[in-house]
Amino acid sequence: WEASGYLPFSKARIGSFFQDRPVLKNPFLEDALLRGYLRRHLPEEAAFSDLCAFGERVANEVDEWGRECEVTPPRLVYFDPWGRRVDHIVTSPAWKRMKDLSAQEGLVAIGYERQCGEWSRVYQMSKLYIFSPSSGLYTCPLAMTDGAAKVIKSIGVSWPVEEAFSRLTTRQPERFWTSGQWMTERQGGSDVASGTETVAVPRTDGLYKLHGFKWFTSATDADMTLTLARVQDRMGATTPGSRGLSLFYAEVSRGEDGRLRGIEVQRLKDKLGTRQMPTAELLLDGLPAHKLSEEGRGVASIANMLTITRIHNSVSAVAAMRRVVQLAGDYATRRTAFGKLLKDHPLHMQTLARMEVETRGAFLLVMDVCRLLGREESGMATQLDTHLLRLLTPVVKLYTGKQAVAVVSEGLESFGGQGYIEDTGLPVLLRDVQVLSIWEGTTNVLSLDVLRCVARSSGMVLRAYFTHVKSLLASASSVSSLAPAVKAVDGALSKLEEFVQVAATRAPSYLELAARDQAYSLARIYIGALLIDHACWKEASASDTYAALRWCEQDLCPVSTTQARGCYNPNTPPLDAALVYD
Ligand code: UCC
Ligand code: FAD
Repeated sequence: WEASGYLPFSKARIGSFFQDRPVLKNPFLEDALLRGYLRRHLPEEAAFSDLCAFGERVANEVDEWGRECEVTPPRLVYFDPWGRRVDHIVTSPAWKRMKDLSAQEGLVAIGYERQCGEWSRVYQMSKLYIFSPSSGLYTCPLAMTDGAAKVIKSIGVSWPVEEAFSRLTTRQPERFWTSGQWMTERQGGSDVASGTETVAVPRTDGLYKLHGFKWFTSATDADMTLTLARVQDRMGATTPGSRGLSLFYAEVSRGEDGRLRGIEVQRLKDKLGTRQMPTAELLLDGLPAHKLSEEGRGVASIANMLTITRIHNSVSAVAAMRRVVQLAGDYATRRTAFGKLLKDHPLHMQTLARMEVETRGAFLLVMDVCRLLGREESGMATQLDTHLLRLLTPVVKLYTGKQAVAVVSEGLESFGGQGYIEDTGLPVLLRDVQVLSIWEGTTNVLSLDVLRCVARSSGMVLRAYFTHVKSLLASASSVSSLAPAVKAVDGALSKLEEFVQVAATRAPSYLELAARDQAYSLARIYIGALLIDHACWKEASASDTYAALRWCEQDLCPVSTTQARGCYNPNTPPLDAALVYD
């Protein structure tokens, strides 16, 4: 036995079989739809080689840093050893490497350099899409940084924010800044207008001092922030509601005593997920700040930031779906059950195929919104594009945020028990997607945002939607293999049109109750049209057609005027309440 090297009582106790882990390969090369979409639209060859090289780096280097961010979460050091208050948020070396990497790779800059013209946002977001699940949540500060740059650009890149703009959009790591977005206070994160108590006290030099309590501030190691506050008049009075809110820019800096200027970090939040990233409660105690908007135009001015961060949110949601599908697919080629590999069990493949269809649909929706954003920013947008961008931004955020939780949860199950084991690195995917439907506007709040933008445009955004979907369907009408899908989308679109007409004659409460179902209908129908459109591309694959057909088998229009679903009537809310509190 000794000579043969076989020691029966050591190895025998744990057995000799060890399951191979799923392997992360280059996420760009592994993603047929991403590559197909870019081949179809992106004019720049250089962008392709950049994405390919970055994908290699993500798989071989960055993914480990992301893991390091997760296992070395930030901590708050309140005092120095001599008892002085310092409020130091200590982050991991990997988190700092992510910051340098983000600058070098131009993860914000690409959107502003506009190397690919109207497709620059698609290029930038494709890169973030590859990066996101390996980024240790660094995509969160990048989203807010991009949002802040967008706000500054829309207001005008001049004093006092021109230096900030150049730092937010630089590729030089030593100059690169990230930004926070401090909107939420204790009384309300959705209802910012009533919830904001922070006051801005004017100083004689034209600046303001902010006093308030920001209840959620993410990536609080940022160099600057955009925030909302109410300007006090000479008597100390402020204007309530949205009309009292103004937008402020503040740098996060330390005085000679080492203390944060005008900020006390109360504590770091103990969170379900996003643990890689510090989220703090902040007391603003005289934070020096510049007013960026006109008085009372705070919400409207920060809306540009919301558009950008909501798109980033959607990119991260789809990226998480894609990652779990990729890993599950790889695992199915390595794991055997009942005598064959998982990939050879038709029911397992059906499960993964359904996840794939969800992911493909969500991907095309988010990329289409990026396309629209790019067109708007490069001055190419038609009025139809502008309307679509406004309507689809809340739609894509709310839809992908929810779908990501469903797909990633299903994805974990496809690893069996291992999907539940912390140090496989899989559970973090689920924890982190759960937040995507909460921050940056919850599902309901965004469904209501859809209603408001429809009302404010006198229905123009919906007309743009119907026109565009019809034009996508029209160009597919001669493709017989797609006929069932075209018919399904066409039917769902008519149903939605009918609903919109009927709803216009009802009380506002009817539309409010229908808001979520309507938003889902907008998403599913539009995605159906995009999948069909992509499948019509001359280089499309059989899988592209199959994905479109499968997508269109579901109920594409959950909103309905029929009594069977007539749960939007005035008698419904008391019944709902009675049921909930039964
Ligand atoms: O959660 C946060 C950060 C998390 C970390 C970052 C993650 C990024 C992704 C990372 C991926 C890994 S920051 C907090 C986010 N908070 C929210 O999203 C708030 C949710 N609540 C809403 O969205 C509400 O609908 C409010 C706050 C916008 C409602 O406020 P108001 O004052 O009642 O709003 P109004 O009256 O509807 O709109 C006021 C003005 C109007 O302009 P005018 O006066 O010109 O008509 C609106 O048209 O603001 C304009 N406006 C908009 N414009 C309001 N919403 C929008 C919009 N979405 N787009 C364009
Ligand atoms: P509420 O507004 O109290 O909502 C509670 C529930 O009521 C939700 O389900 C909502 O959909 C529902 N609801 C509310 N109004 C309506 C309505 N009119 N009709 C129907 N349903 C409604 N905020 C920042 O400003 N900056 C940050 O950096 C930041 N980081 C965050 C990090 C994390 C990890 C988390 C979890 C949150 C963060 N937030 C941040 C806060 C986040 O934006 C808010 O939590 C979110 O907008 C919801 O606000 P709320 O918590 O006040 O919930």
